[in-house]
Amino acid sequence: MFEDLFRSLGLGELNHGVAGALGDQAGGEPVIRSINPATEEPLPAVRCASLEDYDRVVERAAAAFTRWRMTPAPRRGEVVRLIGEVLRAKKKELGLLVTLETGKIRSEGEGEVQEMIDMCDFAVGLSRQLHGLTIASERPLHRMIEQWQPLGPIGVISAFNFPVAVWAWNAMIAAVCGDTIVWKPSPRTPLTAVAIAGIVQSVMRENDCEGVFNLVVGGLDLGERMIADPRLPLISATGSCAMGRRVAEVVGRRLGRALLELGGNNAIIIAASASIELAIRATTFAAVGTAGQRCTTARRLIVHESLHDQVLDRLAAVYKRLPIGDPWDAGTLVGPLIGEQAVQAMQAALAAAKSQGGEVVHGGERLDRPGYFVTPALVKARPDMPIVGVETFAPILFVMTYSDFDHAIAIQNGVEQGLTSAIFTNDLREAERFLAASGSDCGIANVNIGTSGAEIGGAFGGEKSTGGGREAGSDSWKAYMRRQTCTINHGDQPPLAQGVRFDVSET
Ligand code: UN1
Repeated sequence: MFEDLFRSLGLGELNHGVAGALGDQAGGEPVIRSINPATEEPLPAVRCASLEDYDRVVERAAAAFTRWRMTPAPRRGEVVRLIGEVLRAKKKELGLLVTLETGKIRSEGEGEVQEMIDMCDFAVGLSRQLHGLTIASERPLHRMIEQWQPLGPIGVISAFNFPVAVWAWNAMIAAVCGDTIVWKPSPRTPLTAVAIAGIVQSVMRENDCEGVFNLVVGGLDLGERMIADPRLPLISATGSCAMGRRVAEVVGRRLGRALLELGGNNAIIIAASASIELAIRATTFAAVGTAGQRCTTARRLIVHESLHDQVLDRLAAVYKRLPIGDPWDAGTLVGPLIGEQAVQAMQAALAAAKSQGGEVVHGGERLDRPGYFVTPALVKARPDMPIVGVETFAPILFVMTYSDFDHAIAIQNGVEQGLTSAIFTNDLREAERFLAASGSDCGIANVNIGTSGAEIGGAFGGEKSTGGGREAGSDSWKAYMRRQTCTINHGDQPPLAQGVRFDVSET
């Protein structure tokens, strides 16, 4: 049914899970196949990288780094600009492939490709703005500067739910910073990665810069090899908190750098003064968009007691009318979960919620059709229910109530994760209290906007168990470079800092 699409993206029945330079035909055993989560039908297969393939790719990425780091940054930006052009031309096709492999709806599939394009544009501008500082020296006839140098070949491990956008957050910034990139995508979404790698390779080949963007498809053993590899000074990883802990441990042991973007358990506060219709619409997107499989998905709703029943009723009415179905059909808003395990995890979380005193007000059923479809669930809950503290990667929204504003903030902050947060209020003081040092403890805090759907211009990431990393916009680029402090003496005396005297004589 989708053969033309695969062909237009250079995909065949069996594809190579290794890319980076001409002659990359390797890729050994095993062969993996992602499945279309809306039909349970297998998609074209991908050969995994063997550990030998991996070693070769890293060696090449290291060799390419020695050239790439000396390529002027604006010239690196020009190559990234050309990648953005090709992505623009293939936006529709790539978006559909994302839809087929992840189950996210068309508009979100294309949105993800747009996020890559936005990252290219951002990185192009950045390539002329990797600014350092001039610092006043305390010594006469001395000058201090701080400059930023490329870091090396870096490792990027990405998750299934944003199979290409998160790669672009890392890869486009790293590339203009002068790094080369070794990318291990989720084994659940290898096909999108192979398609992107193919597109990028054609640009790199034409511009004689092969080896900058590299791909290795594989499973856990490959991931373990990567995180322990001292040739990769930085590992940027997106995934669960459990996975992030493992990455932090292994990278920390070798004193490498880990940039972690892990789980979220994001809350929305609806205050008494909120515009309810705005809050309902935004909450619904945040809770059920991407079938609840974003790290930014709203999982907890904290509603002022005066609005609690009304908000719950109105949300239930919206949930009842949600179009659930084939993600490539125009009009569908909720596609399938990624797989059987995700359906099971959702069922288990709902069972736990009931046994802990929660009440499922709407949804939570599995649809009787092929694919991993569920109805998004609304659950009346209390903040002290243990399951409310758990991130289940599925559309479950726990609805709670509060009377005192400080208590709402305490509930919001009372989980182990700290990615995103939001408040709906028309009260300026409440909004400011939410954004104050004593307010939200998350990496992202929004007012009258839901928890998900961040723009790339800001730094993306969160605190506590979310891992502390920041990717994409603002000054996130600094994580991909090494900072160098330089002091230059243009006099003929060697004065020492802190007034230290160390007079020596030759005679
Ligand atoms: C993720 O789920 O890992 O803010 C990233 C958002 C998207 C990125 C989500 N731009 O929802």
